[in-house]
Amino acid sequence: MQAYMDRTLILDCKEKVGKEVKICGWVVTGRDHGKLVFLDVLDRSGVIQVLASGADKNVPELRPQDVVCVTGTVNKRPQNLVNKNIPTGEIEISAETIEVLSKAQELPFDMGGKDLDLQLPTLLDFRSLTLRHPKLKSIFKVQASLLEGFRQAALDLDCTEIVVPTIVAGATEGGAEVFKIDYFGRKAYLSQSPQLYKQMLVPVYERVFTIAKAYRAEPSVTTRHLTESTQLDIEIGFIEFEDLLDFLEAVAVKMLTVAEEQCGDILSEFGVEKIAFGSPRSAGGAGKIPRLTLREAQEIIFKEFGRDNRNEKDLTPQDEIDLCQWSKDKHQSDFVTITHFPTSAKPFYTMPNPKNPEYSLSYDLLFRGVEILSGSQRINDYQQLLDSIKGRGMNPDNFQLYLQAFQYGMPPEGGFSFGLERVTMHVLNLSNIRQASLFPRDMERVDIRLSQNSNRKSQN
Ligand code: AMO
Repeated sequence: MQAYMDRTLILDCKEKVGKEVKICGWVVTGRDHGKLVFLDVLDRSGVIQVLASGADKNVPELRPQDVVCVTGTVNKRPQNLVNKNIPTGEIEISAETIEVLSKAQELPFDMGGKDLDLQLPTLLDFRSLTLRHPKLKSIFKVQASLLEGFRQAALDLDCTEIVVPTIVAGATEGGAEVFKIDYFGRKAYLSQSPQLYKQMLVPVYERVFTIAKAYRAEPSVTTRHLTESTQLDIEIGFIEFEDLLDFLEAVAVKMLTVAEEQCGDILSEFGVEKIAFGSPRSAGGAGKIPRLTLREAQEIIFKEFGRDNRNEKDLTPQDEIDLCQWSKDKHQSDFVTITHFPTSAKPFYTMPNPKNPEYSLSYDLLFRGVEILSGSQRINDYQQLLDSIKGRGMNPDNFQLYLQAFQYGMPPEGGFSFGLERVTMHVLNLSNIRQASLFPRDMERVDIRLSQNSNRKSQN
């Protein structure tokens, strides 16, 4: 601990021209210009050039990712050598000592470029290394800002943060896509969503939010599905359907505004356009995020894009792309809210529209061509909920604790859930959701490729 007390963060060296400093970090690159040996050293605040050839001992042999502590003097660089691309571009450190804290092995590929030009499987096979690349690392800075924006929005709505279990007694979102686990010789499941718990907590706190892991045994490999994803959930009591639409749009706008404000540099580096927000109704704006019922949306698909999906229970991936294009062109909004999906296509807890029970009080939020959120007003009457569970061939015994909440006073309520990786992916215009997950899980991978694992097993 003491050894790092006198450490200066690299960015703070700007204020220390002419002074002695000690910096600690990773070697990014080394350049050997004849007698002058230059290193770039990186810590959590930034990168700085180190002139290593002045070090008192011979400069140790260094390679990228070696961990070093450098002591030396901060000097102004000559005007013609200023690097305008980095915040410390006007200074450099003339090293006196260079101590190597940890040696790195030779890298399996060059990490020095602006982009890390590797195929996705390689990026994932070497995840603990590739995440260190500035471009990859910045994806998760954006993700952190999205999380912060979501939290701020939920707290603004006066929601209490809750943490809920992921080992559960039953499937919530549908039977097939659930992971069964062997729970001391009995059956239990990995949670598909924090849904039931957030609902149970409405009579406790009225308004709640949670950031939770969700598990789906997705049997196909797509660019937008993970088997383990992160859901950002809100659940609110004493609402009407329209309130929920206002809330979800307000949360989406807040979350993405925070990310845009905090990560403007990263977004421009990724070359993505500024987000077109429209203005959410709840913010008192003109209501520019368009809202369409599923059937209205399908009518637009039919009239403007020539595909007749008017009897389908859900949008197709291409419908989602086209509707977002329509929304951008006609409403200057990267978002569009789709409401009133058929009741039979939605989970058992979804409230049927009392005016037309074939359709439900449900919604999806589409953003830049993909569904990033879904939710609904819920059935809050105990008997109606019991009937809905039984009507879908499910066993109410598996929902005992959940049902209890409805036996003892549940107000009208509803909520929604964002998929964090989906939002990250589309904010940055990434081509595959796996790029938006630190350690993505899918049918083929749990950290390492599963085929590799079974090869290993059979070799043992
Ligand atoms: P849903 O199943 O639509 O709703 O999930 C909510 C959001 O989570 C994201 N998502 C996924 N992301 C990556 N991989 C997956 N396999 C995956 N599945 C879902 C999507 C989706 O919009 N309980 C309800 C929410 C509610 O009603 O409040 C639910 O889970 O962005």
